[in-house]
Amino acid sequence: DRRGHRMNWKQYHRLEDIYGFMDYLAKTYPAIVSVKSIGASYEGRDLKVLRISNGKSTNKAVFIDGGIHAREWISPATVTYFINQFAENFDVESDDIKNIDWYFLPVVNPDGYEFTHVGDRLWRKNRRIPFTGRACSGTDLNRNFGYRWGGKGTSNNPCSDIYRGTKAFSEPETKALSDFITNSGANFTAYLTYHSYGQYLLYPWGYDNVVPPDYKDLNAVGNRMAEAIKSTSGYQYQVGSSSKLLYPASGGSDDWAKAKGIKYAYTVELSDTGRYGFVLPTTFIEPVAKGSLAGVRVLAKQINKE
Ligand code: ING
Ligand code: ZN
Repeated sequence: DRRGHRMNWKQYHRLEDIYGFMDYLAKTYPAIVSVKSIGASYEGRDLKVLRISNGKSTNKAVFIDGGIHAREWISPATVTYFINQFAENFDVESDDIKNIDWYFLPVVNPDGYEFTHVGDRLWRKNRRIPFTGRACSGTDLNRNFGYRWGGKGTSNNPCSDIYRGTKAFSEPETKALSDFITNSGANFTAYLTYHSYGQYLLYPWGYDNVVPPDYKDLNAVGNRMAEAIKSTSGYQYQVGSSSKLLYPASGGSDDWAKAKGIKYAYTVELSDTGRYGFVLPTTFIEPVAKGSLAGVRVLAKQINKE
């Protein structure tokens, strides 16, 4: 491609295209964009984080990930849309965007993501083989994080789609993500993790039907994000705690981030509400991602006010 990468938002892409796009941006905009591998997946693929920053030491930081679940293809598509928007238009972006250090991990589960392209389109988990010769494989990365690991909404059966793994952070993907956030030195004040589907903005706690002391702040900001998404794209999102709006589930990434003290921790369940589900047509990518970006802008504004 004469732009130097193969990415667009009219199709879903293989991991190679996504990583090629990230490397292209780092090469093209070295003053603001950097890419690093924060570790390797179970099968040995890189886990690539892209950072966008104007380099001001006073900046707060936001971490955004996608692709924890392999089949939720709209998630990496949306996160890469954000990356493209900020990197390609950084000089004309608002100060709210410019004065935040952005960290993006668009594909937390690269092994699973590739498997949905070549094996089973509806695969959810990573690709760990728990015991040699065992029929069932895969750990649910969103049950493997280390806050209240092993509680409600998880399974100790490797054949289950919500298999929690053998211990908290048993998986290289969750371990790398948590070590990176813990050791990066960035001042993370928000953590957004993109999933599908259902059109929900979910805040902790997931482990049980209780809420954190500052849940009113999370609810208020969530509602403002939902309004922005609605007015930009027409998609209506419900806002609330994940345990209440969906079901209790322990070991989720947003619970872990919140427990670490990252105030604005949300799981975003992107479109649709069930007609196509995980197999969302490509025509949805642009409107869904554009709406989500409007939500991120609301969050950025809030963070800069605090
Ligand atoms: N849903 C999430 C899941 O992991 C969730 C819902 C979010 C549970 C946050 C717990 C905490 O089951 C999807 N679609 O993956
Ligand atoms: Zn998911």
